[in-house]
Amino acid sequence: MSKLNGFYKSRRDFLRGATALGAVGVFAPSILMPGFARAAVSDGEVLTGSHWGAFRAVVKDGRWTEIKPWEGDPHPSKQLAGILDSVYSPTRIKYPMVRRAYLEGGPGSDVAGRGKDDFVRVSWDKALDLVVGELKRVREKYGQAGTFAGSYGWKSSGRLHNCQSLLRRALNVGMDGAFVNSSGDYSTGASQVIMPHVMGTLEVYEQQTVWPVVIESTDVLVFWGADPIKTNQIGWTVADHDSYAYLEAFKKTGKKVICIDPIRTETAKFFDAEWIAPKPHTDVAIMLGMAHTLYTEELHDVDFLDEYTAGFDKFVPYLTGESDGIAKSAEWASEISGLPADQIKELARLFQTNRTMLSSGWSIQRQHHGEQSHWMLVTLASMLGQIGLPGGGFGLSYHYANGGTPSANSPVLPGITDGGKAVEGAAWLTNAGAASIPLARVVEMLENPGADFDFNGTRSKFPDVKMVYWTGGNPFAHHQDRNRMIKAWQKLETVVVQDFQWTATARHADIVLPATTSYERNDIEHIGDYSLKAILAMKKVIDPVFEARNDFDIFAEIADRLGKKDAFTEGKDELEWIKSFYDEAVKQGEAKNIEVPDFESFWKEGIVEFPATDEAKAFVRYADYREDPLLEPLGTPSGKIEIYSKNIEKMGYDDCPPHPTWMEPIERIDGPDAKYPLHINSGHPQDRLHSQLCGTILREGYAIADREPCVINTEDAKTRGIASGDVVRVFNDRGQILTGAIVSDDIRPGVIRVYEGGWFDPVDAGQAGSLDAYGDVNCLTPDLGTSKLAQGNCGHTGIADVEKYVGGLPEVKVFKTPKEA
Ligand code: PGD
Ligand code: PGD
Ligand code: 6MO
Repeated sequence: MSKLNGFYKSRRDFLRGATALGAVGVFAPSILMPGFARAAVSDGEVLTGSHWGAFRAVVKDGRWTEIKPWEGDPHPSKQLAGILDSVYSPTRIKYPMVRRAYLEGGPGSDVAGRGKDDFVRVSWDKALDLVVGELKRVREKYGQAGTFAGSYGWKSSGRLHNCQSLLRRALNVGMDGAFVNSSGDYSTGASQVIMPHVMGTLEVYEQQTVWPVVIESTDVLVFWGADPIKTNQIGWTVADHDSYAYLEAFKKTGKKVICIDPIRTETAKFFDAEWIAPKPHTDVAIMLGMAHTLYTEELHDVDFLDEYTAGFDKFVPYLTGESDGIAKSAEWASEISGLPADQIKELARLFQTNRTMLSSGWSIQRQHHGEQSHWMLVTLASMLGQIGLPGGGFGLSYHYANGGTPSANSPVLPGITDGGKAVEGAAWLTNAGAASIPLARVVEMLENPGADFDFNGTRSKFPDVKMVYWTGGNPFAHHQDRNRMIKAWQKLETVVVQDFQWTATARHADIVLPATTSYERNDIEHIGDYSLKAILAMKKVIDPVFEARNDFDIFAEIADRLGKKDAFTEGKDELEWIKSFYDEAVKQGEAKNIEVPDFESFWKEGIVEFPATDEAKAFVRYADYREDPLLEPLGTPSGKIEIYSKNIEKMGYDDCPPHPTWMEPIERIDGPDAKYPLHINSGHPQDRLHSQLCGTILREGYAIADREPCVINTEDAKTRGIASGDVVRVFNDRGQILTGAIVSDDIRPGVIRVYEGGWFDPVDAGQAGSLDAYGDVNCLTPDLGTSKLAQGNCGHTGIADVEKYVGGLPEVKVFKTPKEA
């Protein structure tokens, strides 16, 4: 993930390369030079890469016919098949298109007509003239902060065709930074803001105690709301999949694995792990119950707490109930979580008597008050006193991009920059744009121009945005409370979407620009966010389909129309940029004494690999701190793990107290005033990356009755007369979706699972509240910030009910080409 919020990263860790690559990527580029073969092959095999891994594309007569995993991939993802299909899919955007009413009536025309698929094909020139005309008009009429370009999402891998940086670059050089930017991401919105206060660093995108050490030293491996077998299929750069061999090796040791998850996950099945299934949204209570057990049984590590943490004494009165009259005992936690009190106590003792790694995923912080989850996990781990010991402590990235895979001594590629001014004291960050909002507050921003909002100790005003330019993301999939969003979207005068497929977002745009996929252009990227095991030439497989253009070229054209083409391109074309990034790696190689071949040899070979060092194979997170807390202090104000944060205390937020706290979410099953009986688990899809590849053959492998599946527990299905294969309506006050039922005992009663990323397909487009024919779970989830501190999204909060659908079945249309497109 590419977004860092200013002050978080300790420079030291950064230079050690201990950060996941997505979080890096903005060194100044250097040198330029010659020309190589820029065209795609007409016959043969091309090695290239993607979020799903590296692969060889077989091309016949200029058409891509087959996809084969790269030989160096130890565990290729089944999703690869979808990539090839996506390139030739009927949902490809073929030409620049403009919504008919917009073309005829201009900005702001018939905004309720968005989503009705009534588009007109226009020439590239016409489309770009419209875009640039609007950028100028909006700036003239509404000022520097009238256009939102904080565009977020999983754009493709590659250091050059980073459509989001390119968008902001074009607006920086061509419009004098006249745009609203965003901070944070949807993945770790809460954790990446709270963790710097607690640990002095991001944690979520950083190297973990490596797997070889875990295999050797960990006795109890806990996956707390984490499913690495599912989620490690994906990398922000090009996935290496190296964690799978380590997971296999851990399994062979026969040591204990526990999965705490409302769902019996792929990981739980793989390990045949002990499955503990609490009520969702109650993890903080469970951890508090464990902490209370440790404290009252005097099992907590007093020495560790004294030497390495700050503020435990201020947390204890809360834990014991001295401060609020409620002891956070295992019995108390049992009431909330539905787990037996004895089980909570036994787990606490088990963790204490064994070397335990508490590995957590991220869904438990994409919840209302999500800041508390990982803060409390760190507090629990601190009480266990194993942080910094081989195989002990906690980890927030074992499930992401193959975290814990030893890092190679590799140079780090720079990437295209957004052209903003560097942030003082943080050379890898820029301050681009006229204003910025916490990303997940985008709808609130549209609804409340001029209103105050809080964020991590600051208070700012929402800008008055009239235009949105989105590229490389799918907000009509990733954002919560779709129906509220549809209304807010109608306040926009102009929406530009640049993508390669007809996502719901593209269908709700005024101007749609067709981008190429990464397989229709050249780029360069690392393999392995953490392992850094190779630099890969992401070579063009085929020529662009229809009228698709590269993101770089589209923005260069826009910059040109703004009279700033040279400032945008710096006089370099695609391959010259790629070479300049690579040459920077060569330079780093010289300084680090690593052999890096010259660009010509590299490009010919297509890949250069780097081995992991022995030091990296023995890396223990926080070992340095444990060994010498004075010389290796944490980046927090106290230099220690902050169980109590004076900084957060000073902010005085009612929804984020200064120590980890159980706070009732706005809704949860069996919570106060719960209106619906079922919790909506909207985890990440097994066979997709969010909404990407949803419109491909992969769907044939999982769709039920042509719709997104909804997993429901046997008991819950029985009381509702639902059988596997039935079309069911999932509903609450926010929305309603049709899905296909899967009845299962691998999910806790009281919980349903509909993966995020199903394409939104409203029966009555433009009308908030319409039935969604395919199953976009975000029609049901609430749109609110985790708290004033982080303002992260709450995609994993939300309750609903399910019924067998008996009405006439609406057709699923979203995977077809819009008419005239
Ligand atoms: P993707 O489907 O990956 O979802 O949200 P995100 O918007 O990232 O969308 C990427 C889009 O970029 C696709 O439409 C793709 O076609 C386009 N694209 C890819 N490559 C290129 C390119 O080279 N050029 C251009 N122009 N476009 C390109 C993901 C977000 O969803 C994330 S990261 C998380 S963690 C959240 N998770 C949840 C959740 O767990 N639960 C709920 N309820 N909601 C969530 N939303 C969030
Ligand atoms: P999720 O599937 O949302 O993944 O990684 P993240 O860890 O956020 O949730 C993980 C587990 O948490 C699930 O098994 C879910 O059931 C469980 N869970 C949900 N709610 C609760 C709860 O209240 N308590 C407990 N104890 N458990 C709970 C997401 C990461 O994955 C991200 S951010 C991205 S952007 C990538 N996305 C994908 C993807 O879309 N598809 C795949 N296959 N892989 C990905 N990897 C990355
Ligand atoms: Mo994410």
